[in-house]
Amino acid sequence: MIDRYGQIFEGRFGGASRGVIGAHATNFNSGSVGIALIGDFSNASPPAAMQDALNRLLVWKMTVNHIDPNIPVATRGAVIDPIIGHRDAGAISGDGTACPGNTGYAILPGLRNFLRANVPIGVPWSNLELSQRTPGSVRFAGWALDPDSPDPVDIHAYVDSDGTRHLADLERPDIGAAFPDNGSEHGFDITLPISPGPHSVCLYAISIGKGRNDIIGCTRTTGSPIGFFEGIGREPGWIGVSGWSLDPDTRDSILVDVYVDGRYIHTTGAVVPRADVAAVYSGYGEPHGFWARVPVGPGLHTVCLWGISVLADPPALIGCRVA
Ligand SMILES: [Ca+2]
Repeated sequence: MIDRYGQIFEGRFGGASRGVIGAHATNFNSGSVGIALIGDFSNASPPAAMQDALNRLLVWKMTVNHIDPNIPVATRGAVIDPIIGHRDAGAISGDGTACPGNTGYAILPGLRNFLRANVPIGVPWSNLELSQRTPGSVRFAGWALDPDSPDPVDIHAYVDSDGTRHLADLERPDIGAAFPDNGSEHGFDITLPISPGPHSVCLYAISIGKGRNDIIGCTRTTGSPIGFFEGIGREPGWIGVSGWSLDPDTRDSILVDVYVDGRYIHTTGAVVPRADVAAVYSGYGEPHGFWARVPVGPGLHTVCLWGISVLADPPALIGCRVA
């Protein structure tokens, strides 16, 4: 049910995964989805927000249920468009009704055109589960399949404008269980060499049969250091700071510059072993933590930390804090 503000309500509880049988149209209650526009649309047109919600709801429903808006459906002794009005169902089953009203019924041609343009029939499905930068490479893992075929799909990977072709054919029993018509050889685990510095990396699943290709995911790698300003403490005459920082282009420890109130004060090495950082940024090793203690006068001071790149990339601000 959709109200005039475009709010969508579920009439009978079933959620996205468990369909329930409604009571919306004689003889058409099973094997269909009934959508009620709340109101009287004999003369007044459904408001724009209501029509927009109807469009979006049907794009979702037809996508997840693999219903092609271009293909008529043979059912109940008739061949009908996949989108019909209540009065159309009534005419087939001999249960006459004016529903959804003349102006409500008049939106159906436009609705069908919208769905034909917007339901992504045949477009590959995918999920990028891992995107990981390591020195010299970037690794992607996940799965991709095409709803039109059990065959593995091609993946085109682009580092900036350089494309390489891969196949998503690793065994994934979980995907096979979720999509029983499409087999289970749909996993991928791709490591691409990457030069230092920033890059744009994108993966595309190549459609089999109907439908366009689809983006699996894109990421921007950085050549600048990353890190976190974790702690700041004050004692008479001193401020202490701590955190971690690493440069995505090296496993080595890097330098961290400490600025107080906008003035350079001190450089420290991010050399303290940090198993927690290594666990998240695999391939980079542990020595990326730091702490430093710098002299300050009375009153509040703003401390900013900058990670120093090993290559030509500019220093990266790790963070600023006041103490
Ligand atoms: Ca396809």
